[in-house]
Amino acid sequence: MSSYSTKIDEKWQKKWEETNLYEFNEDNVDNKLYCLEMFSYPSGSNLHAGHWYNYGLTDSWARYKRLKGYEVFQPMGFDAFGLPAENYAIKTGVHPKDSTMKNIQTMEKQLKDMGAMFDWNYNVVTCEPDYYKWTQWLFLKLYENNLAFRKNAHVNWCPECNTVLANEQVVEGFCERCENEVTKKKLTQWFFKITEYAEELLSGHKDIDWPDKTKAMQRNWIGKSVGSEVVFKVKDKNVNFTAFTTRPDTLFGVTYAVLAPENPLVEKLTTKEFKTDVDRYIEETKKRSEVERQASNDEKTGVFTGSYATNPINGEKIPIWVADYVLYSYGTGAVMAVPGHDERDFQFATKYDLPIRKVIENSETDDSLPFTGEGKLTNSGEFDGLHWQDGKKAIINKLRQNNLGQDKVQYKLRDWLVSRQRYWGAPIPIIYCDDCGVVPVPEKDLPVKLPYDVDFTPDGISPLKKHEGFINTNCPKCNKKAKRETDTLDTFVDSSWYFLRYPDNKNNSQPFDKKWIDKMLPVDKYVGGPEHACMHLLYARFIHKALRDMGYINSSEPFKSLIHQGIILGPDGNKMSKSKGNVISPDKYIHEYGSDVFRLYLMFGFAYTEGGPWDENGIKPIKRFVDRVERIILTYLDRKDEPTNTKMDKAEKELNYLRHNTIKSVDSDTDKFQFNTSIARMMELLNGLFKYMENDSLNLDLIKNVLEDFIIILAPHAPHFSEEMWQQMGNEYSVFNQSFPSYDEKALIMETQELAVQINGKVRGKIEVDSGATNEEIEKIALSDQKISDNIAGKTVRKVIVIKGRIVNIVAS
Ligand code: ANZ
Ligand code: ZN
Repeated sequence: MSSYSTKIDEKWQKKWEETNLYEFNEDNVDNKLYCLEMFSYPSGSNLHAGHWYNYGLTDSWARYKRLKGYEVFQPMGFDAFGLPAENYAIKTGVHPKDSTMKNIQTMEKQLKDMGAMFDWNYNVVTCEPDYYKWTQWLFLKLYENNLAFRKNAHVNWCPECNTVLANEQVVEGFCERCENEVTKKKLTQWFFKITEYAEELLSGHKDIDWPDKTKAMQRNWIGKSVGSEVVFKVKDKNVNFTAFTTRPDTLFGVTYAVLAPENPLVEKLTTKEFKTDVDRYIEETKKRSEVERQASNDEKTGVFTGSYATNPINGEKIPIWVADYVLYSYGTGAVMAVPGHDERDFQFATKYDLPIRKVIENSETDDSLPFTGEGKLTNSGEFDGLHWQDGKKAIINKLRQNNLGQDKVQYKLRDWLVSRQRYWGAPIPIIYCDDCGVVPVPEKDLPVKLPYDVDFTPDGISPLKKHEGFINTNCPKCNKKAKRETDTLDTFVDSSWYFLRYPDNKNNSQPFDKKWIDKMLPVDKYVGGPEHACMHLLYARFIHKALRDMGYINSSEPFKSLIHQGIILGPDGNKMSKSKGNVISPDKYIHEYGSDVFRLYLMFGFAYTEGGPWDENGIKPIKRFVDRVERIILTYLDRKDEPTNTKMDKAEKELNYLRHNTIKSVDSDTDKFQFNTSIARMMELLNGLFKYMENDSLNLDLIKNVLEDFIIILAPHAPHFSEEMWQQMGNEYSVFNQSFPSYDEKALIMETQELAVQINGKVRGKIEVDSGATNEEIEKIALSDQKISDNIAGKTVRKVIVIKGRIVNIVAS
């Protein structure tokens, strides 16, 4: 048993704090490395294995970088606004502010117990007025630059959370938080114009070192689609509508057009005769989610409006229908239907007996309808015979001459809805005046403080609306009585810029100083869960680019390199959850073994980006490893005054080789978050040390050097224990002020090697060769070896095969 325990943890945590070991030295900013972990939500429960896996292991990486000579900036804070605190308040009556502040205290303490080298001087808490003042400032800047706007729209509404949600917060039709089904409501809400950055959010991917999968998720979410817009004139009515299509080459195959039920044109185009049918249909579709409506196996339904449109390419008269497989939120909310070449249109046309026409043919494949492959245009007048890609261009060119068509790039990405009808968030800094309309709160009046005494029972109306003291104010322009906006900002707005506040968290006059922030940004390594791919990670990139365009920062991307930790599952292989009763609480292990053993176990037991099920049995071997490290150090200390023997023999060379090889591997593996293999290499070195110690006479100088290197490379992975061992070896505080040892290339070349020599498959002897020897040289040595030449005497050598580093095979008969 080693002496390592939580006592050692406490001892060193105290010392680290007293000596300000982790204080970021701003004067050394040119050498900075910004290491950031997604900050946590102060949810009240204790730090769980997942927090440890994210924060503890990234801390090891940061410590490793410190030893590599970087000025590491590793801050920590709290994403403190949001629904859980408010829901908790509704259940228990404890005010969100009180519960949040209390939870922050507990979590801060637990994070300190973890022994991570966060510099708490740079802490941010998003629900504090000195933070959300600048979140409101961000809103005002976006508003000034036409990137924040208000519109009346069909928005996602969660009846359980009693608030609207952004598209990103609706997962397959369900609320991302409470998992209830999301409905639609027509409301006037605030949006951020993320769509303006759609193209750059795609092209910027090439400049960042992110997992391909995450980039792909963002790419799909942004959903770029290159196509055309085609104008259809409505017969006998003085109106047009435009349809977005990716297949203008199929224009001759259009046999009807479809409007989404929400399209305001529907009312204008529906004739008296069909009004009852259309109205009834619109009512029915209101009950259906967009996900259902888009499902490919969903039965297509619709009704005729009674109106007709003109096909702009051939003047044909086509009926206009209403159908809910067309979404109002995409493209123009209108579709030119080509049942011959589109699966959905085909199903619809078959059901309602609408004509189906072939306009693309391909003699090399089965082009029975619906045919969605490539081919040549047919039944398309002057365009017959053109390859479809040429057909697209030719048809659009023709339409363009009459202003009836143009190229169009369409994105699935929607603007970011940021209003929330809830209490616990940053108030939107806007005032409504009867005379002046929408008036932004002047910057000098920020923050618009969130009042404490609010009735936040959720009923779909913003709680702040019921707070007389809050809503009533004067118009900043005309000074007449006016009312404040009562919605609060989506908490994703708070987290969309927090990485810019950390380095300058005490700035009172601006959110951050430009000169300073340009030195500190971008974040060099960002670590967090993959579930944020299309929310936080997209929002943060957008806000960063918007701030750049306003001149507040120079960089274009906030996070240069990103890594996602895997998920630690319960022993049953399921995601940990209280209801399943499979949650692993680190406390028990930490008390029993010390935090470093727990941390080492998380490092050794899992591939970092993959995670996996918790294995109770895995912790014992780690405990044994730590014990053995201490034992070898104590053994050395016992013997260190014996005469040292430096004969530079094979055993010494082997140990030295192992030492440098381990340094090399741990260096490159830890850099790549491959902690498990780093630790495996260190275990091998430890075994090598024990083996060497079995010799009667020892090179004690060498052992000392190996042990010191060993402690330094182990230090990021087991910080408290290594600091203790460093001291026991008689070294000066702190191991974290050392440099990561560099390896010696020469030591990695073992000078000579032993090779077995086989004759006709049987081992007949051994030879010693230079490790740099060529195959020819090895062959010569083998054949001239006394034992071997005796063995093949009288025979003819037919073949010699040299397998470098292992064996020489001689075939003789
Ligand atoms: C005619 C056509 C012919 C189409 C054909 C496809 C194949 P992506 O790639 O996703 O952008 N579309 C356009 N707006 C729509 C809406 N609001 N709701 C539902 N469907 C809509 O898809 C673009 C295609 O989806 C468009 O091209 C349109 O159908 C349909 F052989 O136009 B296509
Ligand atoms: Zn006014």
